Amino acid sequence: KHSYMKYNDWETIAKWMSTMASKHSDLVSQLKIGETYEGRPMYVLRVGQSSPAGPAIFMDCGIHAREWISPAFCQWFVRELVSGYSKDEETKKLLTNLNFYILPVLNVDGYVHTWTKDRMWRKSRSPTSDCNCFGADLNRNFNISWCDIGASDEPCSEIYCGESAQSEIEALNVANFILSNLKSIKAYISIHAYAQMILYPYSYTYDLAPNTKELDEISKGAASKLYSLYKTEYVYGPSASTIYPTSGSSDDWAYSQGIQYSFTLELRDTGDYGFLLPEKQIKSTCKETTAAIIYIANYVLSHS
Ligand code: 0X9
Ligand code: ZN
Repeated sequence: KHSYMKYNDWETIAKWMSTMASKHSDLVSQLKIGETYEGRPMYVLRVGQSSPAGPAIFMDCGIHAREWISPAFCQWFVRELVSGYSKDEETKKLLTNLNFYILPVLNVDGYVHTWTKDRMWRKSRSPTSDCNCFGADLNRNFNISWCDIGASDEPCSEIYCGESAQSEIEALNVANFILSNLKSIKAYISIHAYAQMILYPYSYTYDLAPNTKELDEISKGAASKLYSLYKTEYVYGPSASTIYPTSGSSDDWAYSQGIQYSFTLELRDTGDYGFLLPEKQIKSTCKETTAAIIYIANYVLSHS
């Protein structure tokens, strides 16, 4: 049974998505953006009242399979938007003028694998040139400085970049969806765990992005909103120097396509529980993260 306060398995999340779309058909629609390597559907929830041509924010969760708090947050955030629409002026204004495209689980095959075989699985589940090793790191498989810094061409590595850029169908489906909505997508947000950070481009180089000042201001505002709830401290800055350099990452790729507001959030914690964040922390983590994302969304709306 689905619960916002628990980690839900893929079946439960999939059922929840279609329930949300049918229960709130005025506000939510379910779009299939393709299938995973193992043939599971990849669904995006479109939340908002404005016409598909209006400004939009794309957010994905669960690019790394073991980061369970990430899909939990995407689910929480959808509920927050839907319930806020009828009881809160700020959310109503947001959803009247802006669409959210929310992908609650990007790496579906990997996520299923963490529930059934290996809780610490990270990558996709496609076969590689090494018959003993499976999957590529989907956050190294995008077509931006592919397989350069902070990535590995060894199929058994946890940061394996894949056979070629966008070789992984999951990364390709996301890239194609974003490209086909590029005119409307003003912001890209990728939700990971753990580190408590707000990161913005670049990750593939220590060079600073053209709008670094603005991205830093937005991150500062979002981090302070987040802190105001439970005093959870987030660090923010350019990804390469704030966490470590990576290439082929989704945020840099989105930025390279002209999406000026591109962020990666690393949610709780800083290592006490790591990827095994207790369910008891889902509620507070999701509430504080919601505050940060709503802040970013308001900024994006007033600047697009
Ligand atoms: O290594 C990663 O992909 C991210 N850390 S995680 O522990 N969630 O795997 C960091 C990504 C930093 N790079 C970009 N923001 N591009
Ligand atoms: Zn991650």
